[in-house]
Amino acid sequence: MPVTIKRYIHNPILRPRDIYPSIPGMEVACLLNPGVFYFDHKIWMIVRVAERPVPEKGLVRFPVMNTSGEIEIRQFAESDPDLDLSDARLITYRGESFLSTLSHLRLLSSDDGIRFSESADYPSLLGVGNYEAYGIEDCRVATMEEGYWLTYTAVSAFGVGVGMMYTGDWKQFDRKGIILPPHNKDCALFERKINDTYYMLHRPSSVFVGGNYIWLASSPDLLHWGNHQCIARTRPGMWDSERIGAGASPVLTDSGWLVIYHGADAAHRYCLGALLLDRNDPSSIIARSREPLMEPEAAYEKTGFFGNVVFTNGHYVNGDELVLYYGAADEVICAATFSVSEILTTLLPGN
Ligand code: MAN
Repeated sequence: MPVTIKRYIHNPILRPRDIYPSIPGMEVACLLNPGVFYFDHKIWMIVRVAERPVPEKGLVRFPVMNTSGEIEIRQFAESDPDLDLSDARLITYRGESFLSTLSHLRLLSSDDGIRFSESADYPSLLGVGNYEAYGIEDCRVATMEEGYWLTYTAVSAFGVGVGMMYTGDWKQFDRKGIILPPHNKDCALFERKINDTYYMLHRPSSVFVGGNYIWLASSPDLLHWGNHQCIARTRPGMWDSERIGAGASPVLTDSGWLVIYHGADAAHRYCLGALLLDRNDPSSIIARSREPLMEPEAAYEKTGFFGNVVFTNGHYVNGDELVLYYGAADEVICAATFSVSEILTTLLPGN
């Protein structure tokens, strides 16, 4: 039985035109994959804003941050035969790939979870240093007793890794640097300790041998991670055959830890599914979605900057209701609600 998904009638709740570019000369191309949290009696999103230079005829232009932290525009002639633009997300020139947009993170808050706005009191978060020169993306927020821990994708010529920051007030940020080196992303922290140990889910990727699987790691202090174990793999012939990665922090239910994850197939179609992990031993998978919980179906999910994508790394839970925020077609932000207990009834035993 498919689950009941209530997509917000206001979807998309946020579009590129709703956000000002961070600097003159750039345009907001896409809004993607927000982290979500409660703070100061409001619902907040930390949205990935992907910008690119305002287009110029005959040129392919893209932004990169230089070593002094300034944004430089690089460009190629559109007619250059060595240019490969077959994937909207990338600009590949003679075998070297760059991102077509540069992402930073923006904070927006809301009283109703539908209408979000920015406030000048809260800063934008930009990539800093060599390991974030192509931007920072897809920030997950773990709400812990002492404050908020952010894990995000850090992109640079060194590869794609996971960065971490801590904040208590969303004004001052303590940058902890790269906690998982390339190639790794989709890092979601558990919001409480299990047997006095911190846990995270993460997604290393191997280019030639192995695949893009979900791993678990543990830590005494949230900064030093070990005990890495692969807990879930892609499934040949299915909707999650090529790539899987955790969404937001796992939700603790009476049955175990519920993890919403994304899965993509060879055609880069991104759907969402769920895993249920043992509450005392998160390396043990109790159950998993066979069919996707959510697939790109609405027009705004099928068509956009990179179509056929529903991707999430932010939600909040209110009783049995899970309010999921997601990036649709890598261009707009949407929301939908699910029932946690209903999701649990759809999961089938095993991994
Ligand atoms: C990757 C990430 C996401 C993006 C999807 C779909 O997993 O870059 O940010 O939403 O691809 O393009």
